[in-house]
Amino acid sequence: LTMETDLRNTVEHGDGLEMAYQPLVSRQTGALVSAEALLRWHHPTRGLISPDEFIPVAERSGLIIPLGERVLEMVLGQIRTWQDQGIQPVPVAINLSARQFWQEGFIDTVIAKLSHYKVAPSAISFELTESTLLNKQAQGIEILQRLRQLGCRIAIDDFGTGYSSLSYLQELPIDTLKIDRSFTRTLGGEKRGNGAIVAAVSGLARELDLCLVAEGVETQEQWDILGTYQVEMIQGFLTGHPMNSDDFTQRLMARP
Ligand code: G
Ligand code: G
Ligand code: MN
Ligand code: NA
Repeated sequence: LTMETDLRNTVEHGDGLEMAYQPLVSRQTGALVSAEALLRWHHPTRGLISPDEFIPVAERSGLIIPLGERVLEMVLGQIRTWQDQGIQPVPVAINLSARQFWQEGFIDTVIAKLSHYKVAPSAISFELTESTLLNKQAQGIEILQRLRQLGCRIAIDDFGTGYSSLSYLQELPIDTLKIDRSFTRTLGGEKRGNGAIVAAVSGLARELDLCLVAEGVETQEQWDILGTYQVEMIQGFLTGHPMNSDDFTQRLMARP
């Protein structure tokens, strides 16, 4: 429970929270095309704690709602800063927990914060996992449609690890599939059929006209193999670790 108490304090006072930004690059050109925002918590005594540790605590306790609002504010504030400095940003993806997505008034919060920071909806996208939409298809589609009508893009994160049926995917108003890094990791390995999932998801993305991202790309060999599967975008340590906003700003400014 102490982590929950510490997190509650942090969320209330806003200190110790920071966003890291990880580049997504075009496989064809290598150009920086977007970023994923990843939350970092500098705990007062324990140092940096991974979201894998504190996001589940936030979800159980309900703190994910105010915490998610802080994330939205940090990202929109950062985009506002870039724009004020004359730096052309790239679209930034924000991860959503199920509880945030299903929270009454979530879309109103998004609209209010976009307007407060004077940021266009197209400057952000949302990442959710298949499990968020599980068993609530019709209601989920409605929320996704409203987000997209607003102008925000939607990606399905960790794709391939969940249980979405393919026919269900066809109905979803989304823009992007992100192949889970567990499928990237085995590319080039000896085991039979290691590329099968990537190949299947690539075909699916092409038929459904979705952008396809491979996550967790760490080696040039994986990059090359992903080319044979026509994967459009690359995210992973090979092309950039999650980095603080100063370092990411350098990446933005280094573009031709
Ligand atoms: O940042 P890291 O690279 O360690 O992320 C670990 C996990 O935490 C990922 O599954 C990621 O989706 C999740 N995560 C990171 N930042 C956020 C955030 O701002 N909100 C939510 N809901 N999840 C996040
Ligand atoms: O679940 P989600 O895709 O949001 O998680 C993002 C997480 O993946 C972050 O914790 C990030 O640090 C991590 N990550 C990003 N690139 C790589 C990579 O190339 N290899 C590994 N092992 N993890 C990565
Ligand atoms: Mn993600
Ligand atoms: Na993912």
